[in-house]
Amino acid sequence: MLRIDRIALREIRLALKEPFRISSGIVHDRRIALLELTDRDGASVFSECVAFQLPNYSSETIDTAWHALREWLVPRVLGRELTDPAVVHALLDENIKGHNMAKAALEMGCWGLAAEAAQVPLSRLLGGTRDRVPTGISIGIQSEPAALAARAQAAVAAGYRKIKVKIRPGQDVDYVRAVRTALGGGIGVMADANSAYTLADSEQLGRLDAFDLIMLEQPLGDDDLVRHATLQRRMTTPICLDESITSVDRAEDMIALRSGRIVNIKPGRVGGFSASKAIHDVCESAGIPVWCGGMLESGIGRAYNVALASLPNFSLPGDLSPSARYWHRDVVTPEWTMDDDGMVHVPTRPGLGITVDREFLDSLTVRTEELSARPTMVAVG
Ligand code: OSB
Ligand code: MG
Repeated sequence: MLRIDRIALREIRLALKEPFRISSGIVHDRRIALLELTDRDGASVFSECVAFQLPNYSSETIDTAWHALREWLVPRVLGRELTDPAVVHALLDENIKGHNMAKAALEMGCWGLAAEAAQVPLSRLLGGTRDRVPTGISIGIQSEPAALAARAQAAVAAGYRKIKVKIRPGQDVDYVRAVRTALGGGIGVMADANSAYTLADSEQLGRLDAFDLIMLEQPLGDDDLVRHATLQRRMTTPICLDESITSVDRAEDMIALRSGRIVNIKPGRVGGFSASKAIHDVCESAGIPVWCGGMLESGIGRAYNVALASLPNFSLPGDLSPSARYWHRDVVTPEWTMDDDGMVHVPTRPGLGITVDREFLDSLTVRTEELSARPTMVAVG
């Protein structure tokens, strides 16, 4: 039985070592919302909300998440007897539409706190079976194909097991060709368009078939499952969906419509771990491999993603780069690292398996709010 008696929100600013550009925008510094959850016995954990500052990846932002957490989500959970963290997703979903990233921050925090309270590793609580997880890198859009190829080469030398490059109209085939030419055939390469194309671009996207990509991630719009199916019939490269898969229902739709052959699971995007596990299971039954995506998380969010990626059907390398790829200094100790084989090690310590550097966290904090149990909308039940 879990009962959370305190939840505090805080926003930190964490400077990226270098800006990260995707088709729809660029992130310089990360504004990150963190939750600190404390149970009735005084055990506590941090969890992370992956929403960005602007609604260019999905409709959520850090500020909409903060609002949803304070007004609707946290009041549902505070002080309530929870039999299991697995009940939290349904509790948060009832009559509250959307806001998956806000829901996920809270739901995953409940799993983290349950792991902490039971003194078991989060990975084990989720049903993880691996002790090491293969790591891929996601490289943002660069100014020139040669610059991208050089970065891809450095990433292979560092041990990464999968190279993902961001593309957008006007910066696609030439960039992918440069990477494939520089790396040769031995390494998995993929491209991620973050929904920047339409079906009118199928001919150009079809040119990517020449580069033996392991997948093309989210070429079309978030809601375009039908058009993704059309595009998949026109291409040999497997399509992987990211933005489109916001729930287990959407994963079932993808499978039924054949809109893609691989799923990127980001727990933040789907509302947390229960939905992630359900998508994992549905995909496993259908023979669809999954992998864990990233949202430029701090070391706190990384702990959750690595635990999830230890489940058996996460059979492709995840976007789980080590701390030093993003930050001059991470907010956790030890920082996340990758071994020479490009593997991140799943913590065996109880709970999240990391220690948050509170002093450093405080120095990065720009606002805090202690949330109360007073509901501002009709409670469920
Ligand atoms: O689509 O996976 C994405 C970063 C920002 C927005 C969207 C995406 C990404 C990444 C980063 O690919 C992956 C990482 O965290 O390393
Ligand atoms: Mg993506």
